[in-house]
Amino acid sequence: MKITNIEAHQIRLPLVTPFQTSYGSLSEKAIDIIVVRDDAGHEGYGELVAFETANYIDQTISGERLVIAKELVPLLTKGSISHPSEVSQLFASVRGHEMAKSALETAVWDLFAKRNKQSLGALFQVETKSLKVGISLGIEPDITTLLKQVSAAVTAGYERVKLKIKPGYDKEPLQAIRQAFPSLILMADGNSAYTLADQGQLKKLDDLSLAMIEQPLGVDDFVDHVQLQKAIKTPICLDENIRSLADVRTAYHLGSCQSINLKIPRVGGVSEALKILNYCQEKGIHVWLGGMFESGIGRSLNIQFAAQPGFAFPGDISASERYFKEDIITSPFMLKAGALTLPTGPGLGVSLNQEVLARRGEKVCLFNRT
Ligand code: OSB
Ligand code: MG
Repeated sequence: MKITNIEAHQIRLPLVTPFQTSYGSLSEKAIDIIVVRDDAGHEGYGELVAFETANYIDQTISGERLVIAKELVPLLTKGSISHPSEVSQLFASVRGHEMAKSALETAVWDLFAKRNKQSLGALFQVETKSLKVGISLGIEPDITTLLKQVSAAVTAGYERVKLKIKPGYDKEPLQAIRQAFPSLILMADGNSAYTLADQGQLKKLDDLSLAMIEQPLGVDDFVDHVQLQKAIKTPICLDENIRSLADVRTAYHLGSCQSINLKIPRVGGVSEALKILNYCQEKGIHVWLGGMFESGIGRSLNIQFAAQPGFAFPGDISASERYFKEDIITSPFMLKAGALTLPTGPGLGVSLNQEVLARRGEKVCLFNRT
């Protein structure tokens, strides 16, 4: 593959309703869609998912844009690539910046699959046609509003509900959901809002039969999570601090968690995500696919990746309309009986809606082979 041109659509999409977590509220998602073109006229798409503020992890969309433009694009376009698995090697001299790397690397996977006239799912050896998915619900102002949201999600067919929690908003809302939906697969996400001093409060969640609690402690902590996991029955899942296979190995050997929320962009792309999935299967670590409010581009990748047999738990991969009234792909993902249908076309199998892209932002050129 010889890359001839790279562009980025820098857009903003309003969320259907503001989404509140322990660290803040989001009402509009900034998104960069990377378009990588080759000498045969194919286009691969990648999504930069970093937020505008550094309160989920340290990466931000403005910072990752700079890394893409100044460091990664020159490395990617230096020579010719025969397989997308080479991209992470090309980027190895750049430390960190997993989301920037992922935006380009995933675009090359799409490009490669399209050149081979294969869907990404087929490339990942997926056999299923549809995927059962879960939903992530934000912090709500009151329990009545929250229960309405859960009820709507259950009615829509979502198989699993994740609730954002924070100190002072945990046991009560979770218990209310548990009472109203005794057999629902329910879990909580602390987004690093707790410390070991909150152990007593987190222990109180043990009798709610939660599937797991996601990242209760520090964004870079492995050690305190070990202590917490020894003290509580609810399985701990790690999100924020899993940035590579090395992090999963650390967590496994220390005993920091029982489950991994795998996000392709948070670990630097598909190649690293595949390595993590393999490792988890080998070691018997529970693993499932998380989300970052992706547009149709990142969502299509997530669906096709999460449909691999190594995943057995519904991911944070809702229908497009859960977050966006207007998506940037021509056929947004719709929920049917709690499941999304896998695209079957080449690569990501989705088409960009150029009208929406043009109206929601601007296009910048990152590379042009002359
Ligand atoms: O902690 O998993 C998280 C969204 C953005 C950043 C972090 C998280 C989330 C979600 C929503 O929980 C996942 C999704 O539906 O895209
Ligand atoms: Mg999380």
